[in-house]
Amino acid sequence: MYDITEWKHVFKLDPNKEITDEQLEQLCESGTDAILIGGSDNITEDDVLRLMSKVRRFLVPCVLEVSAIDAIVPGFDLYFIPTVLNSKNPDWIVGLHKEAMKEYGELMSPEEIIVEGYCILNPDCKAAALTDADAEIGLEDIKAYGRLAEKLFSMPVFYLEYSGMLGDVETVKETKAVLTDTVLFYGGGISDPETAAKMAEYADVVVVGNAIYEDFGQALKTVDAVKK
Ligand code: 1GP
Repeated sequence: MYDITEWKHVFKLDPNKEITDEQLEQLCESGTDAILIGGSDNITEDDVLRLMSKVRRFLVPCVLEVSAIDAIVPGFDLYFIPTVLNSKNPDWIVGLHKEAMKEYGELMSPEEIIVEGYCILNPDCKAAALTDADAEIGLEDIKAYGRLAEKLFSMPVFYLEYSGMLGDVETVKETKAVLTDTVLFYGGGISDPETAAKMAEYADVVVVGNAIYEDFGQALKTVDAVKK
């Protein structure tokens, strides 16, 4: 099975954005630990299916980060289920999850499911607006969410989400220090090997998203920077 505690690097692909087959091959064979398919804009079942079938040709684990109930597609290795711990709207904490359980609860295999406790920290990102996240919180609050994810809810993943901007490395360091078993994901603004290495010093797993579409060459180099 898949042991996410051994992961260090993940590429997050947006089914709504274009990537060539050659680029996809390079990402899949880069040595990254997983290809995570997810996004918050116009996610359709067709796009998810199309991208999944291409990634499936390679050995790398292919994971769906579920962001829309009607775009849940069977056939992935794992399903990551985000819950936004600092959302002000219960729909994004448990509401949509309950709806998904109503529809798919009986079909689900628990070993394929990984819950991610998100803490969204860039108030200007789309995910913050969509989920009405209270993103302007201080370090003590962030650490408290981390402890809540691990100690109260036994979540396998705590995700510091700075989508679109590079976060504060000190925050990542301090957050890592309060976690024992829960895997710390960091995502946001990693654009080159240097920023990747900086965040990987404390985060267990770094997630590279936008850079794939903005500077593919630099994005590809983040794998070695994190794994060296
Ligand atoms: C987004 O955390 C990921 O959900 C990655 O962020 O797109 O800024 O790399 P970037």
